[in-house]
Amino acid sequence: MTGTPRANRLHIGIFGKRNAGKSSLLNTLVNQDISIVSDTAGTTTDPVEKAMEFLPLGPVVFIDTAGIDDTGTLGRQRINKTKKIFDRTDIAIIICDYKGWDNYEIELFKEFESRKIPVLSVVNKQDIQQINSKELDKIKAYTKQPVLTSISSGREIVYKLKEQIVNVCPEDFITPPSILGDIVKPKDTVVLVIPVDKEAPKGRLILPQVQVLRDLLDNRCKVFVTQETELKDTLNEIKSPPRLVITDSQAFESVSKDVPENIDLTSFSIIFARMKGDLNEFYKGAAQIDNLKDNDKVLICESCSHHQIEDDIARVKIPKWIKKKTGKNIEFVYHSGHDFPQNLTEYALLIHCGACMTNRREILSRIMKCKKAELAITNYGIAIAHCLGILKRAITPFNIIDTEE
Ligand SMILES: Nc1nc2c(ncn2[C@@H]2O[C@H](COP(=O)(O)OP(=O)(O)OP(=O)(O)O)[C@@H](O)[C@H]2O)c(=O)[nH]1
Ligand code: SF4
Ligand SMILES: [Mg+2]
Repeated sequence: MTGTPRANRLHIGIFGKRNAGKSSLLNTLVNQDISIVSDTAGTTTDPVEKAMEFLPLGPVVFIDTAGIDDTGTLGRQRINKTKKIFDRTDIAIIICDYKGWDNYEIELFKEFESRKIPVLSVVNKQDIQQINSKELDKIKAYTKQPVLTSISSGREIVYKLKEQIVNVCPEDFITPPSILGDIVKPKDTVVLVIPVDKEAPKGRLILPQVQVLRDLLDNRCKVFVTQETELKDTLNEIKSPPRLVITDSQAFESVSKDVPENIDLTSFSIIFARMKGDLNEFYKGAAQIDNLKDNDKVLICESCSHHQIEDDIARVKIPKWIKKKTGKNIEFVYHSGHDFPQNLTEYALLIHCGACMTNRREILSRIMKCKKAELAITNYGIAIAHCLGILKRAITPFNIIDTEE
């Protein structure tokens, strides 16, 4: 694995009216001609993303968007694409020209404010005309320090913005969230159970496994990696009981039998549910499985157009386990990618994938949407552990408020 997975990068979205200079700003920030710049309003039709190291902050993704002051059918498509970026934005930059802000920018600001997304503002095209002080004060009522600039005349904007980006950057990105750093300590022994079956990708481990392994090494743990078939032998050969055993969710049933009760056991999915979402919410959501009735609809959301393994979990295994646990005839509805259904009211439960390819804010934003629609949300690993009756055990290493099971 090289570089930082895209999902762990700080996502900085650039928003504003058509022709404000969004693409010019992206190109200047990344110092490359990535996005097409032209004086034709509406040049950018699809979001343009660029990942880079933005020192001293580290890995970021800049996202140039289409102006959402667009009209007509095509315009509406662009607006919808841009709105989807809201869910992935950790910091928003609103750019306008010398005319300043009107209701358009104010509405944008309010949307970000309601999502608790920090907003920076840039007033561009100062070479054509300077913004008047009344208009500037209007912007300052929303964002404290608008950056006045002429993007086409130099790179000074980069330094001005960088400082502000660091100031408003969410804490998680400055100190990356711990995978297991608060659970293990140096010299702890941890056993990873990684089944290598026909569904495992050829010749490699999957990203969550690699990230957990690396995190344990960073925490100076002694790590043993085995398949479930060799787990008993491995445990017998380790002199003192390990601090923790981490297994692939799918092998939970057999692994939980082989790991004595006095040893903590959890799964890769549960670790990532905590890192990528909200373990408490997902834990509470899993209890809804027991309330499902015949003909209820369960929404399964996958964050990317995935590979065959996820296909098998979402389309075969989870429905099978839920059927076995509830005895009910449930209808499963699938959604993938950054699309998230507008209407959540028709569902009885949402089960989300492990979200290895997306950032935490997008999942938190989905959790918020579910809460608003009073829809229970959980994720694959937690739903599986619940169905197999081992959820309580799997969450013991973590600080969960246990009220539901
Ligand atoms: N004079 C002047 N022109 C600028 C400045 N910044 C950008 N422009 C010009 O403004 C026009 C629009 O710039 P873009 O960067 O394409 O604007 P945009 O917001 O991406 O536009 P859309 O594609 O509609 O989203 C281009 O012709 C740029 O060269 C500036 O600081 N001064
Ligand atoms: S867990 Fe979600 S984001 Fe990761 S590969 Fe599977 S579907 Fe994609
Ligand atoms: Mg553009």
